[in-house]
Amino acid sequence: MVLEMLMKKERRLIIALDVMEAERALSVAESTSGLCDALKVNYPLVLSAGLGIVDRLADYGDVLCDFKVADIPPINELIVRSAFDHSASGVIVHGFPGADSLEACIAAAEGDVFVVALMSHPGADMFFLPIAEEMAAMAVEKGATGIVAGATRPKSIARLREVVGSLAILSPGVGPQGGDPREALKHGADYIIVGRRITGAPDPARAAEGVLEDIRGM
Ligand code: 3DU
Repeated sequence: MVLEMLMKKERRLIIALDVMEAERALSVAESTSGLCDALKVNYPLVLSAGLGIVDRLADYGDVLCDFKVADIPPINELIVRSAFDHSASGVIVHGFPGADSLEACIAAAEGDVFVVALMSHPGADMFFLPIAEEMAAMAVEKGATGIVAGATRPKSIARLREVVGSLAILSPGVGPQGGDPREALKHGADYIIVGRRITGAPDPARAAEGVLEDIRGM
Protein backbone atom coordinates (compact mmCIF):
# COMPACT_ATOMS: atom_id res chain seq x y z
CA MET A 1 0.00 0.00 0.00
CA VAL A 2 1.32 3.44 -0.94
CA LEU A 3 1.24 6.05 1.82
CA GLU A 4 -1.28 8.72 1.01
CA MET A 5 0.44 12.05 0.62
CA LEU A 6 -0.48 14.57 3.29
CA MET A 7 1.36 17.54 1.90
CA LYS A 8 -0.66 20.04 -0.11
CA LYS A 9 0.33 20.87 -3.68
CA GLU A 10 -0.53 24.48 -4.30
CA ARG A 11 2.71 26.41 -4.64
CA ARG A 12 4.95 23.48 -5.59
CA LEU A 13 7.64 25.00 -3.40
CA ILE A 14 9.25 23.51 -0.29
CA ILE A 15 11.59 25.78 1.65
CA ALA A 16 14.74 24.21 3.12
CA LEU A 17 15.48 25.96 6.41
CA ASP A 18 19.21 25.33 6.50
CA VAL A 19 20.01 27.95 9.08
CA MET A 20 21.57 27.42 12.49
CA GLU A 21 19.42 29.64 14.69
CA ALA A 22 15.90 28.72 15.77
CA GLU A 23 14.75 32.34 15.66
CA ARG A 24 15.98 32.78 12.10
CA ALA A 25 14.20 29.59 11.00
CA LEU A 26 10.98 30.70 12.67
CA SER A 27 11.19 34.14 11.15
CA VAL A 28 11.68 32.72 7.62
CA ALA A 29 8.80 30.29 8.25
CA GLU A 30 6.52 33.09 9.38
CA SER A 31 7.37 35.46 6.56
CA THR A 32 6.99 32.79 3.87
CA SER A 33 3.90 31.04 5.18
CA GLY A 34 1.40 30.99 2.33
CA LEU A 35 4.22 31.06 -0.22
CA CYS A 36 5.23 27.41 0.10
CA ASP A 37 3.61 24.00 0.58
CA ALA A 38 6.00 22.76 3.28
CA LEU A 39 9.11 23.55 5.26
CA LYS A 40 12.10 21.21 5.30
CA VAL A 41 14.57 20.87 8.14
CA ASN A 42 17.93 19.17 8.00
CA TYR A 43 20.69 18.34 10.48
CA PRO A 44 22.26 21.81 10.71
CA LEU A 45 19.11 23.31 12.24
CA VAL A 46 18.10 20.32 14.36
CA LEU A 47 21.61 19.76 15.73
CA SER A 48 21.89 23.37 16.79
CA ALA A 49 18.31 24.12 17.84
CA GLY A 50 17.08 20.67 18.95
CA LEU A 51 14.26 18.56 17.57
CA GLY A 52 11.74 20.79 19.39
CA ILE A 53 12.22 23.28 16.54
CA VAL A 54 10.12 20.93 14.40
CA ASP A 55 7.16 21.32 16.80
CA ARG A 56 7.52 25.09 16.66
CA LEU A 57 7.80 25.20 12.87
CA ALA A 58 4.75 22.97 12.54
CA ASP A 59 2.67 26.01 13.58
CA TYR A 60 3.49 27.48 10.17
CA GLY A 61 2.90 24.44 7.96
CA ASP A 62 3.90 20.88 7.18
CA VAL A 63 7.48 20.09 8.17
CA LEU A 64 9.59 17.49 6.39
CA CYS A 65 12.52 16.11 8.36
CA ASP A 66 15.32 15.59 5.85
CA PHE A 67 17.31 13.17 8.00
CA LYS A 68 18.36 11.03 5.02
CA VAL A 69 17.86 8.07 7.31
CA ALA A 70 20.33 5.33 6.37
CA ASP A 71 20.85 2.89 9.24
CA ILE A 72 19.87 -0.63 10.24
CA PRO A 73 16.11 -1.19 10.62
CA PRO A 74 15.73 -0.79 14.42
CA ILE A 75 17.69 2.46 14.43
CA ASN A 76 15.78 3.78 11.44
CA GLU A 77 12.60 3.07 13.32
CA LEU A 78 13.75 5.14 16.31
CA ILE A 79 14.85 8.06 14.12
CA VAL A 80 11.62 8.13 12.14
CA ARG A 81 9.50 7.79 15.27
CA SER A 82 11.34 10.73 16.87
CA ALA A 83 10.61 12.93 13.88
CA PHE A 84 6.88 12.15 13.94
CA ASP A 85 6.76 12.48 17.75
CA HIS A 86 7.89 16.07 17.16
CA SER A 87 5.11 16.98 14.74
CA ALA A 88 6.85 16.18 11.45
CA SER A 89 4.51 15.58 8.52
CA GLY A 90 7.09 13.62 6.58
CA VAL A 91 10.63 12.28 6.52
CA ILE A 92 13.29 11.88 3.85
CA VAL A 93 15.16 8.58 3.99
CA HIS A 94 17.76 6.73 1.95
CA GLY A 95 17.01 3.56 0.05
CA PHE A 96 20.55 2.25 -0.44
CA PRO A 97 20.81 0.52 2.98
CA GLY A 98 18.28 -1.93 1.57
CA ALA A 99 14.65 -2.97 1.53
CA ASP A 100 14.49 -3.96 5.20
CA SER A 101 15.81 -0.57 6.31
CA LEU A 102 13.26 1.23 4.13
CA GLU A 103 10.46 -1.02 5.35
CA ALA A 104 11.33 -0.06 8.95
CA CYS A 105 11.04 3.63 8.06
CA ILE A 106 7.68 3.15 6.40
CA ALA A 107 6.35 1.03 9.24
CA ALA A 108 7.34 3.65 11.82
CA ALA A 109 6.07 6.64 9.82
CA GLU A 110 2.91 8.50 10.71
CA GLY A 111 3.03 10.56 7.54
CA ASP A 112 4.90 10.91 4.28
CA VAL A 113 8.12 9.03 3.50
CA PHE A 114 10.29 10.20 0.60
CA VAL A 115 13.19 8.10 -0.61
CA VAL A 116 16.29 9.76 -2.06
CA ALA A 117 16.57 8.33 -5.56
CA LEU A 118 19.19 10.64 -7.04
CA MET A 119 21.14 13.38 -5.29
CA SER A 120 21.83 16.69 -6.97
CA HIS A 121 25.55 17.27 -6.37
CA PRO A 122 28.28 16.38 -8.91
CA GLY A 123 29.62 13.52 -6.77
CA ALA A 124 26.29 11.71 -7.11
CA ASP A 125 27.48 10.58 -10.55
CA MET A 126 29.81 8.10 -8.85
CA PHE A 127 27.39 5.94 -6.87
CA PHE A 128 23.88 7.37 -7.11
CA LEU A 129 23.34 7.74 -10.82
CA PRO A 130 23.73 4.00 -11.55
CA ILE A 131 21.22 3.01 -8.83
CA ALA A 132 18.69 5.84 -9.13
CA GLU A 133 16.03 3.84 -10.96
CA GLU A 134 16.50 0.94 -8.57
CA MET A 135 15.97 3.28 -5.59
CA ALA A 136 12.84 4.68 -7.22
CA ALA A 137 11.47 1.22 -7.98
CA MET A 138 12.04 0.19 -4.37
CA ALA A 139 10.20 3.30 -3.15
CA VAL A 140 7.21 2.22 -5.24
CA GLU A 141 7.39 -1.41 -4.21
CA LYS A 142 7.65 -0.65 -0.49
CA GLY A 143 4.87 1.94 -0.49
CA ALA A 144 6.71 5.22 0.02
CA THR A 145 4.95 8.50 -0.69
CA GLY A 146 7.51 9.68 -3.16
CA ILE A 147 11.14 10.19 -4.08
CA VAL A 148 13.76 12.93 -4.09
CA ALA A 149 15.55 13.57 -7.38
CA GLY A 150 17.98 16.42 -8.03
CA ALA A 151 16.96 19.29 -10.29
CA THR A 152 20.48 19.31 -11.71
CA ARG A 153 19.61 16.22 -13.78
CA PRO A 154 16.23 16.95 -15.42
CA LYS A 155 16.51 14.07 -17.91
CA SER A 156 16.94 11.67 -15.02
CA ILE A 157 13.82 13.15 -13.40
CA ALA A 158 11.89 12.27 -16.57
CA ARG A 159 13.15 8.68 -16.44
CA LEU A 160 12.37 8.42 -12.74
CA ARG A 161 8.86 9.73 -13.37
CA GLU A 162 8.28 6.73 -15.61
CA VAL A 163 9.42 4.44 -12.80
CA VAL A 164 7.36 6.00 -9.98
CA GLY A 165 4.11 6.69 -11.82
CA SER A 166 1.94 8.94 -9.67
CA LEU A 167 4.25 9.06 -6.63
CA ALA A 168 5.48 12.52 -5.68
CA ILE A 169 8.88 13.75 -6.86
CA LEU A 170 10.62 16.41 -4.76
CA SER A 171 13.49 18.17 -6.48
CA PRO A 172 16.29 20.03 -4.68
CA GLY A 173 19.37 21.57 -6.27
CA VAL A 174 18.11 24.78 -7.83
CA GLY A 175 19.85 28.13 -7.42
CA PRO A 176 23.39 27.75 -6.05
CA GLN A 177 23.57 24.09 -7.14
CA GLY A 178 22.72 25.08 -10.72
CA GLY A 179 19.39 23.34 -11.36
CA ASP A 180 16.60 25.18 -13.18
CA PRO A 181 13.27 24.92 -11.31
CA ARG A 182 11.16 25.15 -14.46
CA GLU A 183 13.15 22.38 -16.12
CA ALA A 184 12.77 20.16 -13.06
CA LEU A 185 9.01 20.68 -13.02
CA LYS A 186 8.74 20.32 -16.79
CA HIS A 187 10.53 16.97 -16.59
CA GLY A 188 8.17 15.58 -14.00
CA ALA A 189 8.96 16.96 -10.55
CA ASP A 190 5.97 17.87 -8.38
CA TYR A 191 7.79 20.20 -6.02
CA ILE A 192 11.07 22.04 -5.96
CA ILE A 193 13.04 22.38 -2.76
CA VAL A 194 14.80 25.71 -2.33
CA GLY A 195 17.12 26.61 0.52
CA ARG A 196 19.84 29.22 0.28
CA ARG A 197 18.22 31.26 -2.49
CA ILE A 198 15.49 32.03 0.07
CA THR A 199 17.15 31.69 3.48
CA GLY A 200 20.23 33.64 2.37
CA ALA A 201 18.25 36.52 0.90
CA PRO A 202 17.86 39.80 2.81
CA ASP A 203 14.08 39.46 2.31
CA PRO A 204 13.17 35.73 2.26
CA ALA A 205 9.50 36.34 1.43
CA ARG A 206 10.48 38.39 -1.59
CA ALA A 207 12.95 35.71 -2.65
CA ALA A 208 10.23 33.05 -2.31
CA GLU A 209 7.94 35.19 -4.45
CA GLY A 210 10.75 35.38 -7.00
CA VAL A 211 10.95 31.58 -7.11
CA LEU A 212 7.17 31.35 -7.54
CA GLU A 213 7.42 33.89 -10.33
CA ASP A 214 10.04 31.70 -12.04
CA ILE A 215 7.81 28.63 -11.92
CA ARG A 216 4.50 30.37 -12.60
CA GLY A 217 2.30 28.55 -15.05
CA MET A 218 3.94 25.17 -14.51
O1 3DU B 1 21.00 24.14 -2.39
P1 3DU B 1 19.94 24.69 -1.47
O2 3DU B 1 20.44 25.73 -0.53
O3 3DU B 1 18.71 25.12 -2.22
O4 3DU B 1 19.46 23.50 -0.47
C1 3DU B 1 19.03 22.24 -0.91
C2 3DU B 1 18.48 21.45 0.22
O5 3DU B 1 18.02 20.19 -0.30
C3 3DU B 1 19.45 21.10 1.33
O6 3DU B 1 18.70 21.02 2.54
C4 3DU B 1 19.98 19.76 0.97
O7 3DU B 1 20.35 18.96 2.07
C5 3DU B 1 18.75 19.11 0.30
N1 3DU B 1 19.08 18.09 -0.67
C6 3DU B 1 19.87 18.34 -1.75
O8 3DU B 1 20.33 19.45 -1.96
C7 3DU B 1 20.13 17.28 -2.64
C8 3DU B 1 19.60 16.07 -2.44
O9 3DU B 1 19.82 15.11 -3.30
C9 3DU B 1 18.77 15.85 -1.34
C10 3DU B 1 18.53 16.90 -0.47
